[in-house]
Amino acid sequence: MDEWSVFLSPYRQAIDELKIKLKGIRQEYKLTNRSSPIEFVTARVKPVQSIIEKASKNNISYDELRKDMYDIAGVRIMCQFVDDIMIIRDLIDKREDMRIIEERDYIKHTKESGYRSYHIIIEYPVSTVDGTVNILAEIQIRTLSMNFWATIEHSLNYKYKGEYPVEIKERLQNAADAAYQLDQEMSLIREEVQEAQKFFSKKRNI
Ligand code: 0O2
Ligand code: 0O2
Repeated sequence: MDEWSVFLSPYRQAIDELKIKLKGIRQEYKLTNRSSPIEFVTARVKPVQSIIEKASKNNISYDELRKDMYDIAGVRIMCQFVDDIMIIRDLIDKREDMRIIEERDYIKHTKESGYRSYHIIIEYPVSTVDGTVNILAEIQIRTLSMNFWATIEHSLNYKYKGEYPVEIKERLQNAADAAYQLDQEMSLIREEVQEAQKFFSKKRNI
């Protein structure tokens, strides 16, 4: 194995474990016929090229990566309603197998781009044959609507490198407003929607 594969191995282990644990929370809610605040979970290890580019941009040396680059392991949790976000945050905070070390609330403080999400940096112990390695991981929590916007904006950003033509920039702003409106509207009928979902999942289980 090359040096990068060895370096990244605990991060891969961590995202696999975190995915299983977070999907487990969803299952627990479903089994007890309660609405799950987690809709689905995705995760990735940052590609080596992106690690190198970010390290060079932020002046982080190879030896400092483990302590200074917190998003080499990245987990994303999607939920249906804005109120689910803090429920998930608190579930993570209560756990004994991970420790929150930083939080960034881009929902209260929407980014200039229009980006909204709740970011948590955790410290997570990974057991290896050489002992425990404490790694940092970033968990992004967002609604389906926030995720839709961020996914589209991320692809466009890749193409335009942040230098959007005026029309695209305006449309993205409008789309961010629409995504915000959608979250607001859905919040107003949250209980109604959750009752309906519980009813259908009960019927399916029978
Ligand atoms: P299940 O059975 O759907 O729960 P990997 O590439 O292997 O590291 P992963 O997790 O396999 O990662 O793939 P990915 O692309 O990150 O997607 C993670 C999970 O999210 C997948 O479920 C997708 O089905 C689910 N997913 C992605 N987009 C959506 C969506 O818009 N709505 C819903 N409801 N689910 C979505 P799994 O992991 O296959 O398991
Ligand atoms: P990936 O893996 O491609 O998603 P920086 O990256 O230096 O600007 P910082 O301080 O590392 O920012 O962390 P921050 O801003 O808390 O979170 C960065 C991550 O949040 C990004 O990861 C995105 O996933 C997401 N994000 C932040 N702002 C935006 C935005 O305006 N639009 C979209 N679509 N996503 C955003 P990366 O680095 O893009 O990596």
